[in-house]
This record gives sequence, C-alpha cells and structure tokens, in this order.
Amino acid sequence: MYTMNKIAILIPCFNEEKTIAGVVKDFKSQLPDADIYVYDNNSSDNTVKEAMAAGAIVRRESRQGKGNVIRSMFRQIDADFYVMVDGDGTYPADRVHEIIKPVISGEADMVCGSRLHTQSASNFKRLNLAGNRLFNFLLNSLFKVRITDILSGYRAFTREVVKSLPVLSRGFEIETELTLKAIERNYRIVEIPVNLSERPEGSASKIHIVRDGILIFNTIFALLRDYKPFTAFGAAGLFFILLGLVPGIVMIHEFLATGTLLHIPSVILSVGLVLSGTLLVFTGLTLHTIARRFQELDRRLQGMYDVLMRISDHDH
Ligand SMILES: Nc1nc2c(ncn2[C@@H]2O[C@H](COP(=O)(O)OP(=O)(O)OP(=O)(O)O)[C@@H](O)[C@H]2O)c(=O)[nH]1
Ligand SMILES: [Mg+2]
Repeated sequence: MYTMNKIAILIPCFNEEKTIAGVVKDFKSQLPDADIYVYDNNSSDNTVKEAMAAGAIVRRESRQGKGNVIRSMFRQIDADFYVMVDGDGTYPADRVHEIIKPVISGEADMVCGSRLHTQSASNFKRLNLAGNRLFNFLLNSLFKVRITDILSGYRAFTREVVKSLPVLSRGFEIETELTLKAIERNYRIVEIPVNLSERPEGSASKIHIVRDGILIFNTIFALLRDYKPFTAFGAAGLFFILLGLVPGIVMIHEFLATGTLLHIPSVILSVGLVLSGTLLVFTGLTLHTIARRFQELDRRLQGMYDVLMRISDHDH
C-alpha cells in the first residue's frame, strides 16, 4: 500500500544543524519511498548542508516563521499523504507508521501525535507543559471538543486537508489553527500517543514562551470569534447585562419604595450596560447566522472537491 501512494515528509527548519541529518535519516530508514522535504528559513548555520547530505529535498523560504513555511509546503508539494514533523529530533521517527496508518486506511483526515496522551511519557520543560495544558483546557472547554494535544508538531494529513484547509498563520500559532479549522470542517482527527524527547545539548528552542504564548492565545480567541460568534459575543453581552442589572435592581427597588428616582447617574449606567449587552448579543446572533451560511458553503465545496477527485481518479 505504501508504494502505491506518494508520501511526503515535511520538515520546517530554522537553525537545526545539530539534529536535522539524524531526523532525515531516521525517516528515510522508516519510509524509504517517501520524499523528505526540508524547508529552510534563512538558517545561519549548516542546516541546509546537513539536510542535503542526508538526502532531503531542500528548499528555501524567505518569509520567516513556521506557519509561513508550512503554508508554502502545503501549496508547493504534491503527494497523496503528508507527514509533518519538527527538525529538532524530539519526535520519534519510528512511530511514523502508526501516525500515517489512519490517513492511509481512510479512518482519519488528520492524525496528531499526542505528547500529552494518558499513554505518553513525554519529556516536557515545565513551563511548556503548563502552557500546553492551559491551551488544551481552554480550547476543549470553549469549542466543546476533546483533544489532548492541540499544539503537536507531529501530524499526518490527507491530500484533501493539505490542499483545501485555508491556513493563515505565520508563526507558531499554525498548529492551533490547523486543529481548530479541521474540527470546524468536520474532518476526522485521530490522536496517537507519542513520547516527546528533549532537544540535545547545544540545540536551541525557537519558541519564545511569552511572545508565542500570546500569539496562540490570540489565535484561539480570533477563531472563537470567527467560528463560534454567538458563544463569544453572547458571553460578553450576558456579562454586560448582568452587570447592568445590579444598579438596575437597586434603582427599581428605590423607585418602588420612594416613588422617585434619586440616583440618575446609576440609572444611566444601568441602562447603558444593559443596552450594550443587548447589542453584543444581537451582534453574536447576526454573525452566527452568517457563520452558519458559510459553513454550509464550505460543506458544498467539500462535496465538490470529492466529486472532482473521483473524476480525476477515474481519468487515471
Ligand atoms: N522554517 C522554519 N522553521 C521553524 C521556524 N521556527 C521554528 N521552526 C521549526 O519548527 C520546529 C519546531 O520548533 P521548536 O523550536 O522545536 O519548537 P517546540 O518544539 O515547540 O519547542 P522545543 O522543542 O522545546 O524547542 C523545528 O523544526 C524548528 O526548526 C521558522 O521560523 N522557520
Ligand atoms: Mg521542538
């Protein structure tokens, strides 16, 4: 089955001279027929030389950032199935068969190697672990899904996902976006437990905890606004309305007791808050309807993609 289908291994790289050759060789020995692509992003070290010597197809991307690189890979590389993995040697190459199996057998559209699965024994830095847990919790509760590792960099995709999922991220928020957009488009996601190992001595992380943490946080909220507007605007609206009811109820009470409104500023505050809240709720409702219609359009496009694929399969 493996030989009939073209598999592409995608490795985004930025200054990974210490590890890249090992990663390329490991994947080559696991999947000898796969094409291994290393996209270098202005590395100032020997990443390109090392990757080429190890037998990878090396291309360069000038726009800095993991997201920019993944987007270029998705656009430029043709294959039936895709595996994406980091160049830092922290993900186990020997699990690639399990990672790719569900997409090849048609059980899944995207497979994520989960570093936080109950069956994984990952070697996380403490701060990274806390960040990952926080984002998983946030996403699972806001989007009502159950994913154990939204930020995993070890994934497999079908051609359909790679060619039709519209991703916009430029940096490390790419994984969040991939997970959420796949969920929103009803793609089937399967998680396979993997163990994350540590970067070797002397190889530097490209993640900036604060900067990239804020970026991922923003991405989650931007996607909530775009895909679940009623949840986002409705919750904010409800908060304003409840806040406005506090002085409101006191004022009504006062009016009933005395027959006059003694604290006009409080009345204005209450009315202002309740009106703003109502406005937010209605904004949410309007956007919800628009989002729904676009979802329908998306489904129809997916249907058309399926038909086109069938026609092109037929032609071959
Ligand atoms: N092409 C390209 N690759 C990048 C860039 N930033 C990071 N990467 C690659 O993306 C992968 C993940 O980056 P890492 O620094 O390992 O991030 P991480 O896995 O979240 O964190 P650590 O493993 O703890 O360092 C590695 O292969 C990096 O080389 C970039 O700007 N351009
Ligand atoms: Mg890493």
